[in-house]
Amino acid sequence: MAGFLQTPPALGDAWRDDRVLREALHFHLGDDAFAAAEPELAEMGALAVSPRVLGLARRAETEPPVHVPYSPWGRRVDEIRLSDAYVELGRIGVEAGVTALPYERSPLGERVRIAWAGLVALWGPSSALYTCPVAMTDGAARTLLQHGGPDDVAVVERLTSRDPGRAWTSGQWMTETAGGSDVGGTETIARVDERGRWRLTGTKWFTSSTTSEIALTLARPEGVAPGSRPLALFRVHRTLDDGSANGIVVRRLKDKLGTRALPTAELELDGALAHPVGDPRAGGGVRLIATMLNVTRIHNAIGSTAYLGRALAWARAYARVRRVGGRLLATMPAHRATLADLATDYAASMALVTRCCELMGAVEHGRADATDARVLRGLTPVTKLATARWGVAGVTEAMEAIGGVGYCEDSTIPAIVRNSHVNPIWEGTTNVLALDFLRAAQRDDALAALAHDCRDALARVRDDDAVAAPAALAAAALDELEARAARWDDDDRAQAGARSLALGLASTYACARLCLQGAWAARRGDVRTAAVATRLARRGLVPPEPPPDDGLGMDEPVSPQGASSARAVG
Ligand code: MFK
Repeated sequence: MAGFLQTPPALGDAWRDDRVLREALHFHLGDDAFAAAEPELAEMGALAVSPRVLGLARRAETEPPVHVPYSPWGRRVDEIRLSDAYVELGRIGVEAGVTALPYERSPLGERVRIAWAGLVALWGPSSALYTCPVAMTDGAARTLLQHGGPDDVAVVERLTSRDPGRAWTSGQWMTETAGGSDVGGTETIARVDERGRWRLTGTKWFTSSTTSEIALTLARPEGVAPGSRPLALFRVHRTLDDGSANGIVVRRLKDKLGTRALPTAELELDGALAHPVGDPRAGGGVRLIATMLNVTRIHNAIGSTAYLGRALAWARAYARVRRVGGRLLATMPAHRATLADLATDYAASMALVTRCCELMGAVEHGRADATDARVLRGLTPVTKLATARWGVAGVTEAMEAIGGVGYCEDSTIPAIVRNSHVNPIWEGTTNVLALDFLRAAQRDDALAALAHDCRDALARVRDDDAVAAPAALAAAALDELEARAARWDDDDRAQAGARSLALGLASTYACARLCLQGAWAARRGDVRTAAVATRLARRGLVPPEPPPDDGLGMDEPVSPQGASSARAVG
């Protein structure tokens, strides 16, 4: 059949062609460590976009897990069958070190988390969301190392192995029917049996990577008070040492918008054997599992950023081959402006993620002071919430840039869009994270620490011609955000403004980091990151503060004074 046939876009090498990722890693690692890390990154960059791996990812996305509750002869088995393509993608990641690298002796020392972030960013968008078990496994290993006892050492060795034959993954069973945002409503009860062992009974409502060998979970020791403080943390194994079931019944698999290769289930714990992490009678399980949450939130941010980078790479590949009216899309001003905005969001996300990983590595290697730890405490929720929102908006824009074919499943773009949508929900929604930041600001001085760190970065470049203008705008934005938070004289006002504060801080902090990196790159002859900082700053760093509650959120009647009458009465 004659007629027009569009030349297909060709995805370039994920490492070689991603200047933003390469430069961010080079800047944060320095010349020698970058040279040391590059071979593994280059290998993964080529592998991640190879026809074999992209084919595995495509197949895994179309072969969702299957729950087989009973054997042919009626015995309860609760088998979950996974796509072998998904399992193979996991094997590739584990062998490459996506779980092991930060726990190995590395010549990169405390900077290993920066190189590791690059590895996960390259592999992640080709992994059909195997990044989810990897995130939880990393979080569990860190939590057990920090808060566990001698029994946990062998488990950590499994969680951090590069050998697919030995490597375990971990789940995180936090969410119950009361919801992920109300952990204090946890109903699972922990009881001591006649042999002095802890056993859990209750329902876990969202358990991802349900086939993982272990999980960390919260439960309420029998007889303690309600609320979150008395909750205790436990390690639970899917099967017992003899291979028999551990009192865990799969109610059903969740039918999700995306993350389709990844099993997510509702579980009934029916006296499941559990190993306490710390002293269960002392409570404080939420504080202990927060270690895991902070790790998985950084993984979440890497995932959002990496998907945005992959979608942008597809959009650029398409722009290089698509002609409209005889002109390549890549040369058309409207399209170039749209892609430049996407490129700005991608670089801003990358700046936040690499800074988080720099601090995370320093904390993990005992090289951080108390201020660094406070910066990381504040930066983690800010980075997670901002990258997730920029990611969803960005991959949707990239899909639009590719047009109708990008909306079709066989282009693989819809899977990117669907999977990105989990990021603002998984591990805390935007508002939950904004409120988390607010608490960190109030309890741990995280806003002051973040602002101090941001000003420190800006002071180092304010006289540098390449970035002086965006640095001045970022400094003014920071003043405005701090003044805004200082004006909040009651809790309702602070909570209503928390999201805009967190998003403003994300843009401002990213701009400051891009100024620092941009000045460094400009000295080496590349002014593109300085241009990104300028574009980001000119776009406006501070979102408007929400006006006083006028009832419009719930469409309640508005009183003549402008206050919601429903609120005035209630
Ligand atoms: C890819 C998979 C796809 C599957 C689909 C996903 C669907 C969605 C599945 C989900 O449900 S994901 C949601 C998972 N859940 C969360 O992300 C939890 C969200 N909620 C929070 O983060 C709350 O802030 C939190 C539960 C932690 C607060 O609980 P509380 O009971 O109000 O505790 P509080 O008093 O704020 O903190 C208790 C202690 O923990 C305090 O320490 P102390 O005991 O020493 O005072 C806090 O300082 C500490 N803490 C809390 N958050 C922390 C933290 N410490 C460090 N970092 C943090 N982030």
